[in-house]
Amino acid sequence: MASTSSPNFRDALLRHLTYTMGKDPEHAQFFDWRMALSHAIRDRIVDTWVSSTRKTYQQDGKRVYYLSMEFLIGRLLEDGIVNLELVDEVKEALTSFGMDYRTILDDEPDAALGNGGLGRLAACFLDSLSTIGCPAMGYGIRYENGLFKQSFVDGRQVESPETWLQEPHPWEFERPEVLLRIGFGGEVNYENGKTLWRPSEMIEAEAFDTPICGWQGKWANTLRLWAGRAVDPFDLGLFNSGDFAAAAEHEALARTISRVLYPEDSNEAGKELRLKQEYFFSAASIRDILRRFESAHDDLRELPNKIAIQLNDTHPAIAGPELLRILHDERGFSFEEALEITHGCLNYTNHTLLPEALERWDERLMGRLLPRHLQIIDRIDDAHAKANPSRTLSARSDGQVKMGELSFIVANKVNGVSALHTDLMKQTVFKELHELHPDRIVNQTNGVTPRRWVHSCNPALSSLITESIGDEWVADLEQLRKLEGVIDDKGWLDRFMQVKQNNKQALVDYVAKSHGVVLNPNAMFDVQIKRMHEYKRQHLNILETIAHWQEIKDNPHADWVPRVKIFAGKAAQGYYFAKDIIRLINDVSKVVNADVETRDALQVIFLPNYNVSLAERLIPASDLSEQISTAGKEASGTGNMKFALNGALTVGTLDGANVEIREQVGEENFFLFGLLADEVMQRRMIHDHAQQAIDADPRLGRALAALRDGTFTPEEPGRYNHIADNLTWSDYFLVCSDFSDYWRAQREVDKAYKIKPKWSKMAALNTARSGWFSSDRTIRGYMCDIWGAESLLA
Ligand code: 26W
Repeated sequence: MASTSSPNFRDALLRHLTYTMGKDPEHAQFFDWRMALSHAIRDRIVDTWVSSTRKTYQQDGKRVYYLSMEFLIGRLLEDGIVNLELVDEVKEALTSFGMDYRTILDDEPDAALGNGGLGRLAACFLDSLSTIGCPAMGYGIRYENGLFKQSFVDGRQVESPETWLQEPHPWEFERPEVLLRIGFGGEVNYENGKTLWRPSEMIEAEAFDTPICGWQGKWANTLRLWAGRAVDPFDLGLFNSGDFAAAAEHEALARTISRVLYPEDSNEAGKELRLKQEYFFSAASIRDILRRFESAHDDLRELPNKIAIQLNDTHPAIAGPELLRILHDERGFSFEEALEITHGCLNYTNHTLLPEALERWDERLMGRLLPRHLQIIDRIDDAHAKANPSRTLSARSDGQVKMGELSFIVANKVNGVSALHTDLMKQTVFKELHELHPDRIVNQTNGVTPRRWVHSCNPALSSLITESIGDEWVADLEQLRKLEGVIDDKGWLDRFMQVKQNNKQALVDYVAKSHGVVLNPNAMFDVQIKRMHEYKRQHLNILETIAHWQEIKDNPHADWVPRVKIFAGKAAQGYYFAKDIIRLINDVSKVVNADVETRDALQVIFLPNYNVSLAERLIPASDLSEQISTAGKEASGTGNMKFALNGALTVGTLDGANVEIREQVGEENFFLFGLLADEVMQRRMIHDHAQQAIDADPRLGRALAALRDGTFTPEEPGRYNHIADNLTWSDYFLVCSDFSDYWRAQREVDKAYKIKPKWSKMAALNTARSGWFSSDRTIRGYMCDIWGAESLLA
């Protein structure tokens, strides 16, 4: 077969349609075209992939291993086409066969192997690592079912399995030769001075590799995802005895371990299967890392100079005791030396301070599933106590194994994900450990990849920028600052806002087609899209929306700034309060959108099944970005960065990376409100803080009353009494205390939006000054301050 990367892309496409899909153009479905196109693009990526892998072995530079339970990748076809700068060629080839580019791209399911921020950050990091040419591998789990699909029945969230792998996935390469045996349970024996763990259950981890192509296809790293396989998948004896189910039981059990992603994004379930998943992929990854190292090196003491492992939160933390176990139990290093080597290799990123999100495993569960590791954790605690007699700080205490403390103690560097979050880590959850190890915590403020989140999802803005300052910004985002030179040119600003208007119209068309709701394209698109959680305060947003609607009803003919309030986001299955907020927003939307008096001034919509692809549609079309979390609760946020880069203004609190966004874009280009992180603590001291706020602001009282009086639920007036009660009597996230200031900020937003030149300039300055929030800048920070890794691209 002729080499597939023929210059003429059309031929390559047709060749794959014919020989890979076995279809001729006349009978090909969208799926066939999408698969053929994927293979044609993949061929070109594989060339880079092979040469990158070869160069990595030759150079024998330091490798980075990014261990994450989640990679929220989204779609890969457009990402490949854009990174290879083949958009025009592909469009031309498809059009020549009468196929529409967007239609074929939309046929691809999202790889939804993550919950939210943490998982998407990992995906952005992979793109930046490849763009920079840093030799790295992502390690994770090949979930057969990604994050559940969300739909609404009577406004209620309904979950259904996500089945991305039910059709062939063109971006992965199965590696049947990479099959690693992982043990669970059993006991620990001591034979002739050696400690031997004899697991009672064995599962095999099979590798599936996905090439991650960087900008301009100069480099490609590997994402290796592990799938569970049975050691002996089929028991013929049982089958012949007619016990068919039992015959295949092992296979089913093994697959369970990589069957589904846990949909919790900030509440540790503490479930056995979750711990098995964490150990399964951590152990397989550590084995694979050691096999690769030992294939080219013979002294494991060299390991810290040749590899850097990043733990994406505590979910892979068991990788520390696992590496130590292998070095000590299997390779014969002393415990102290094994600990030193492990310490030299591992680093840990913390992504949340929420107590309920910090993993603490019951020691009995850990002891039963991983008996040897529990022993090793005890010895790590002993070693740490011996080295730091002044303080008794242990990972294991009160019957639990605290994975945050364990990760901190084992890690070389610990980092937070925004300046405020890192400071709060030092003052709260890791206060004592920070005092013991004052130079261990560093900050690495998050970032997002400009390829997917500007260049690909907002092509009109991208070409306007490139026309103005050249295209180097795509890989050097801080060059956006150069736009400040053209921002005062009225013509340029009009074109900038026309791009926004066209994106809004495209969104209006999409929502009309897919949801039958016609949004007002001339309204301000006010968007809050993220996981549902009380600390993110979607209920503050809808409460302000209700108060706003009530004001419009009082005075329908006033000169209101028309708004479209767009919500999207999933709630974890068991998080009933968050699910009720979704239902409330849908109930409010039903009443407000049907209200003839007000609907020209206000519309509300909750779009179902929020995922990466929907974000790529919504963000370029947004005017206002809602980043309204209770100060001190959002570790960083990354959506906030994507909105600012796409010319949306932020209404937000001084929380997470909002602080740094406001510093970069200028406080005059940011709508700030709310209590500060340290004021939050004080405010909570006041036992009736919510009641006081309600008494002080009749608008708030009136909006809360509407939650009780059936305004939005005539068929069931008291449906949201529990939400109103929560806000009135406990209100842990200070919705009531921040309401008045939020209202004030929103009215300032209205005032600014009315003055088009003012708003346009503020929006353009957000784009121009948000270049620092590139994940390339973040990754260069990790390479320099944590990993000591170099780019292999000249
Ligand atoms: C054990 C259950 C569980 C699962 C996921 C607990 C916690 C998590 C994640 C840490 C939650 C998460 O996604 N955190 C988000 O991480 C982003 C990337 O750093 C930050 O931008 C967000 O502020 C943070 O909420």
